[in-house]
Amino acid sequence: MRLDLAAKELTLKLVYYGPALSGKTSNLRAIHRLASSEACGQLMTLAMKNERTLFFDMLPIAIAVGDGFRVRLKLFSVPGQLMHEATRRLVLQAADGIAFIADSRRSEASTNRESFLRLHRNLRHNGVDPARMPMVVQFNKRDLEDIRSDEELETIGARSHEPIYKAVATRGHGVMQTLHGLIRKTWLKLETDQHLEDRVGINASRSMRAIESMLGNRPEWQAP
Ligand SMILES: Nc1nc2c(ncn2[C@@H]2O[C@H](COP(=O)(O)OP(=O)(O)OP(=O)(O)O)[C@@H](O)[C@H]2O)c(=O)[nH]1
Ligand SMILES: [Mg+2]
Repeated sequence: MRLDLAAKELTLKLVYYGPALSGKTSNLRAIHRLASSEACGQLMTLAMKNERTLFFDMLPIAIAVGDGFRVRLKLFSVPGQLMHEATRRLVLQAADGIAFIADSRRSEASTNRESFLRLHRNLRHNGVDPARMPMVVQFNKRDLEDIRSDEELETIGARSHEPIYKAVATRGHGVMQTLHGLIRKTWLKLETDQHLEDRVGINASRSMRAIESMLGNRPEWQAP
């Protein structure tokens, strides 16, 4: 979080994390396509020829939230391939919130779990308590065969600390719901820790409404 009172700007860093090929870059592409062009900047990607993320992707979003304040969201995705662990730690630094993108296929269950454990380890390595990090989980690729059922996801959701979202990122389904959930959780923690409303006068509920209306929430983008 960076608060620049002179410029009346609050900057939040949100990181899309998860195993290789789970759809992190696809989420950012969909957000870039679906969010208001007034709010969204250029999507920066640094990938190999085969589209695998090499370092990170970054999508900047800027939203006026009233009283002259602007919220800047910087959405990052990490590279999922195993060899990029050091890069993931680097991208995770100073993250305010994390969306964990899992692959819904049964065959990917252990890969998801391993990546989730490594995320916790990487946060601790960076001196961050994972339990205090605002986090949401997205089960992506709901259009594929042999995926974990809705009932299974409900059971996982009931047991976990993180809210669960379902998505087909390539079609943009569920992507905005995931982002809204992540922003809401991140803001809640920020409000508790920083007392933005009392200290700086940024009204939480009005800001969330401004952000959500700028990012949009049309019925055709509904979760699968
Ligand atoms: N069928 C289906 N394919 C998807 C979905 N989301 C992503 N993909 C495909 O999965 C592949 C990987 O997607 P990416 O978004 O590049 O995955 P990533 O997580 O950024 O991968 P890394 O950068 O290597 O970590 C691409 O071929 C996407 O088109 C989905 O919801 N359904
Ligand atoms: Mg990628």
